[in-house]
Amino acid sequence: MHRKARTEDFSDKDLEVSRPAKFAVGIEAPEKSLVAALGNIGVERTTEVSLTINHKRGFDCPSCAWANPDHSKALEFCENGIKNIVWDATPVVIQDSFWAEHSLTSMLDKSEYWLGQQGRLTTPVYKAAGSDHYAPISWDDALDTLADALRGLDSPDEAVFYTSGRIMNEPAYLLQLFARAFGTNNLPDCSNLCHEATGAGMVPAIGVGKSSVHYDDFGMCDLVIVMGQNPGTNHPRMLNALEDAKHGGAQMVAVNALPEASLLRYKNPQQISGLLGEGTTLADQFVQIRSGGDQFLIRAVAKAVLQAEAAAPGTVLDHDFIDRYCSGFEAYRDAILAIDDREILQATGLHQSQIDELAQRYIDSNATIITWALGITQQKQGAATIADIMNLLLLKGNIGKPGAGASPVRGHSNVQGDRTMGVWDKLPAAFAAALNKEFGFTPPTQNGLDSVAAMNAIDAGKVKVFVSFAGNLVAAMSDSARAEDGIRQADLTVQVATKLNRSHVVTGKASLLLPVLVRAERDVQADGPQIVTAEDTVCRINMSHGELRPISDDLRSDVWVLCELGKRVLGSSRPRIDWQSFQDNYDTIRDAISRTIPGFEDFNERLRKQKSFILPHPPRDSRTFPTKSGKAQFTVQTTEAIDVPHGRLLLQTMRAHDQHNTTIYSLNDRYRGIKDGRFVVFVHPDDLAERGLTEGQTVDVFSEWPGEPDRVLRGYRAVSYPTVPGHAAMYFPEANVLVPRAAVDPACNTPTSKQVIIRIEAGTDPVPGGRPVAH
Ligand SMILES: Nc1nc2c(c(=O)[nH]1)N[C@H]1C(S)=C(S)[C@@H](COP(=O)(O)OP(=O)(O)OC[C@H]3O[C@@H](n4cnc5c(=O)[nH]c(N)nc54)[C@H](O)[C@@H]3O)O[C@H]1N2
Ligand SMILES: Nc1nc2c(c(=O)[nH]1)N[C@H]1C(S)=C(S)[C@@H](COP(=O)(O)OP(=O)(O)OC[C@H]3O[C@@H](n4cnc5c(=O)[nH]c(N)nc54)[C@H](O)[C@@H]3O)O[C@H]1N2
Ligand SMILES: [Mo]
Repeated sequence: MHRKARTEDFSDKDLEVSRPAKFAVGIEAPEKSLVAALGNIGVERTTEVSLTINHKRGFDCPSCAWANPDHSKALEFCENGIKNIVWDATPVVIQDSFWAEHSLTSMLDKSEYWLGQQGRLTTPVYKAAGSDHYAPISWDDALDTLADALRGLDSPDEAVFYTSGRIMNEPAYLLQLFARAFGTNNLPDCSNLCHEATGAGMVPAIGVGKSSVHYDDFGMCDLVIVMGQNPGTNHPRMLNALEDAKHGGAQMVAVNALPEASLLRYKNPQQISGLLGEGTTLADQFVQIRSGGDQFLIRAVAKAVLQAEAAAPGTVLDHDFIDRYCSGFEAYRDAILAIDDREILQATGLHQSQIDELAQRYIDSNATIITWALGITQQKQGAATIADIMNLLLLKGNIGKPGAGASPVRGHSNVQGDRTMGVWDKLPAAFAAALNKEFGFTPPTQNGLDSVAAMNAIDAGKVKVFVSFAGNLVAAMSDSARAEDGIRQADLTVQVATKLNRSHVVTGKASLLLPVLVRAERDVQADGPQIVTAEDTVCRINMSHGELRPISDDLRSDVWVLCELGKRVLGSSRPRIDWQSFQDNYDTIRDAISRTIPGFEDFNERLRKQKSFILPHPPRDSRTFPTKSGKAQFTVQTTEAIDVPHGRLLLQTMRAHDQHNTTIYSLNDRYRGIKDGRFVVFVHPDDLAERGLTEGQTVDVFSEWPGEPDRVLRGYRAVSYPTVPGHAAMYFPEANVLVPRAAVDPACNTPTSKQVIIRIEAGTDPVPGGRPVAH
């Protein structure tokens, strides 16, 4: 049964602000999400999706990349997982009449919330150049239009193929195959905006850019340090692993710019004690750090470790590990011992006693896990910080031993898998050779464009065709207002998607919008029902298989779309790529993967037998380090303190509790005390007072970049919040207007979304229409 969408957009007029919460989850969370689920999709569909999510016979949860326990417990309840699935499985659909009723111009002032609320996309639609409306188009005509545009390009590099980590391994593999067989490495992905620094920091150190822990290591560690991450909102099931660590006797330290509730205390909804009792105290030490201070903190801890070793030689470092497996120790030690302590205190904003306390915990621990997410990666020194995290772990041999390791916690449910499948603007030589052997063509060797470079090339008019499999790049990109101006210059933009978003209404001259199945829906092709796979953050490949009846007969799968495109564009020029077999039976895609990507040998067989398996990880499995030197490598990093000019604040852009990236489920951010609003800027009370501003006052927020006019968001509400003094926080994606395009980590070109210099001034009150404006 299809339902009609609500038509009203939201404003912040009903905004309510209360004090931040002191714990996460508990009984409130299951109630909240189940009530929401039932309201939206009905009892039957809710039961069906809740029972099949992340189960051995079910589908992979699309919300985040957090892992399932190695030894499966009962269904792990996850509030935000359920919200994501309910959002996908909604019976609200966009009817064909919608497109005649809504011009693109009329949708420009709609919020992401409104766009998503219109329901599932059900038919392919096309907007011709010069038209202000999409209109239904047949799949054949849509694909012919795209194929003609690609064939008409002067160079394959005039096309860009973006993907978000929503798509699964099989379509990701075909996407990169298509792009390379077509002749370009222009394969930007959301990882460029997210965890790119993780690979850039980890690979030189240990040769692998992925987590070196198994799920069960959390139950075996002595110490876990959670850095720059808000697990209660973004990886709620990780709280179970942290609880396992605590129950196993481990200490936990949280390092964050904000006192996030979920780092402090957790009430596990799976357990009676969690539902009714006090729950588990998580952080034994909470370190509220200045933004960008983490590299200094890690180096300070390393210095304390090295000094303790000097005072009692042979008692602190893991000499056996360093001697046998590592290279570069002496140079690193000398550099760290020479650090200036004053610089550390200034950059971190911490007291020496806080640093000493953390250092002592690290010294006392025989098995330490360090986890991190965007508070670490979206910084100018992101890759360097991660390299220094690796240095610290190496000092005590915390790689490749039980209960220890580096655990970057990735975001999108299959962002790690997409990269494993080869979605990357760079093409490693070994993979190029494997593609050549399997498919008989020579892939391009030149690096392609990453996300920032692609948007810059679009601005410069160098990209004619922009194709996006999932995602919402104009909203997710830094300098989003400029991204919108840029994309309008493309001849054709093509979005393969499930629900309406900003990138569908801010388009190239012509635009195609192609609707696909969601993960919870059955995918039936010529050879019968198909399965797909995803890789979680600890390198486990999980099988996924939807059970729900598709909401429309006109939906196709991501794989189907790619195969149809492959046949049309490359059918004759690349005869050894058998798109038809790939389309009919996804086992044949996995067979090709098993022959071209190490670790996937006997892919289909293992999947059918075991349902999931863990990819090899040489440092984790055998302390083998596929680095240039063949050893784990200590590196000497440089530091750079952030210079915040007088009167300015350091802004981070982050997620509210009820959103998934650019998808907004509701206007609440429960743990931070925000109800019915998103246009808020969190500021320390002293900073408000210093500017003569009061809580709740309307403010304008300006961001500054040398040589460029100020960027501004007007009509935000000031919220007094226990940030570090001098800091501020706002919600992504709206605040992307303020992130300068040039503000990136030079090591990996990731926007510094957690590090934007702003000033706030009293604004116009009341805001016309209750919604702020960017100009
Ligand atoms: N429900 C839900 N789940 C999601 C997502 C979602 O939007 N909604 N998004 C998914 C994706 S793609 C990703 S990448 C992940 C993101 O997961 P997170 O990285 O948890 O996402 P953010 O909301 O950006 O939170 C960043 C955290 O870093 C802290 N922080 C900011 N600056 C600093 C700093 O300089 N130092 C330190 N130590 N901390 C800092 C912030 O206070 C905040 O707690 O979540 C994934 N899961
Ligand atoms: N300022 C600032 N900017 C940021 C961040 C930040 O913290 N601050 N975070 C960055 C991060 S970590 C990330 S990962 C990016 C996220 O950027 P993206 O990944 O580009 O954006 P999403 O909002 O996750 O994309 C969601 C869209 O994917 C489509 N979709 C969902 N499922 C499927 C599917 O199965 N198939 C297909 N074809 N489409 C599907 C839906 O239409 C939905 O609207 O944003 C980045 N931008
Ligand atoms: Mo992400």
